[in-house]
Amino acid sequence: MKKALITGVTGQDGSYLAEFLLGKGYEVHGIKRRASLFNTERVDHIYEDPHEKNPQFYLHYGDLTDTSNLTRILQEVQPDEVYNLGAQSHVAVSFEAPEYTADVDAIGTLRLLEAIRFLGLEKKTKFYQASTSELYGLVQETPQKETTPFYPRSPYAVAKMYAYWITVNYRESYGMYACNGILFNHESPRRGETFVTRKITRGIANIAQGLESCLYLGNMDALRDWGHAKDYVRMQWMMLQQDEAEDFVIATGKQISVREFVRMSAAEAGITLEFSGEGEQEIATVVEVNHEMAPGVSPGDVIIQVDPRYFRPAEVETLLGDPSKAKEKLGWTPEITVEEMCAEMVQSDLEKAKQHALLKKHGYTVSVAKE
Ligand code: NDP
Ligand code: GDR
Repeated sequence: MKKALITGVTGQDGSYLAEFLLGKGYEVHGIKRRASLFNTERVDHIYEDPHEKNPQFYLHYGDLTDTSNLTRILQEVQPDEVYNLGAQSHVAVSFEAPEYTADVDAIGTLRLLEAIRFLGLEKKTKFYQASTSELYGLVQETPQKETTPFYPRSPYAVAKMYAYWITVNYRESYGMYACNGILFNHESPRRGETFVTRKITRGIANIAQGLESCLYLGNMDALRDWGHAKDYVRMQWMMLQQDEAEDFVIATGKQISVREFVRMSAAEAGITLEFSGEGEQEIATVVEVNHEMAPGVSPGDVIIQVDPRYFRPAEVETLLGDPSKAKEKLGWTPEITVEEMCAEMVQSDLEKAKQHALLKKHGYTVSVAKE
């Protein structure tokens, strides 16, 4: 039985990857951070109580900033595969906490690689690094592929650039099986609530159910190549099953704007929007509504406004990936379209919003967290 160790197992990708690997018969170990509240919601459904049966899924307390902790976990687990998904992964937050982001995302990757080498596991343990399309930043070529030059535009992207190259360096220096998946944006109902797609689907769902009145967003013109996390974690595993370690771009090859994602999400919730104004003045007004689906809104309501608070000091305006290499060499193609993904996210958030609305109707206090 193969053993995998996943950093960031409590995150979006970590939870899908853990499920995927358990399905393949792996023994899966994940690193979770200590928090003052439970932070395992995304993996609770696969956690097996060790008191009841022989578990296949184990959680270890740890942190990418703690070398001795990482070394001890690696020594205990002796994994065949390490997936380094743990990161301070929010681009906007990286401008607020650049040093911490560098410590976790850049040096954290080095700590793991060095621990593998220090323990003499470099010939046994395969290493996957969660690299990112943010490396392309101010794009030098469209669409972006493995050979496109990097131009990072945030402390997050700069930290991830170090992680990218240190992974390549350990592969070339020590013959480690270490590779980068350069993944373009991927989303799901498990996406963190402050990334734009989830912020939109959750906001629209809450507005449709009368729990909120308006959603405030930043740059509506940004273009992204959005795929589904389920498709992308499959590729993370595929990348570690080759004879030779190589880096791959993972993307859909299609892009849409934030505005288009808003329009699509609203339509899924029974709301037709009209956009007007430009830049900071842009708003979206309800022109038609299916009241059964969206009892909380009426025609004429302004439900989207731009708030410059969400603009970034340096923006990545457009990203579009070319996944040809992954298709040719690994036979990988994404199965879920952005439309299907958006519909799944809206429906999942509507389900939650309806539960909240019902509680509210029956006199219970419901607080909706916002950033
Ligand atoms: P999430 O933000 O959902 O998950 C990040 C995970 O990292 C969480 O489990 C988080 O723990 C953990 N983490 C954060 N800080 C530390 C730390 N100091 N030590 C250990 N673990 C830590 O990200 P995604 O699942 O979306 O992304 C997974 C990886 O892929 C990340 O590295 C991200 O940068 C990268 N990536 C993501 C893309 C995307 O579109 N989703 C695209 C390209 C790359 P906790 O739950 O406690 O916060
Ligand atoms: P990104 O994702 O920065 O691409 O990083 P995010 O969803 O945060 O932003 C995408 C684009 O939408 C614009 N935007 C907003 N973004 C947020 N978060 N909130 C808003 O209100 C808002 N309004 C407009 C942004 O400016 C941006 O242009 C994600 C993360 O998962 C990274 O970890 C990963 O590496 C990259 O994707 C690929």
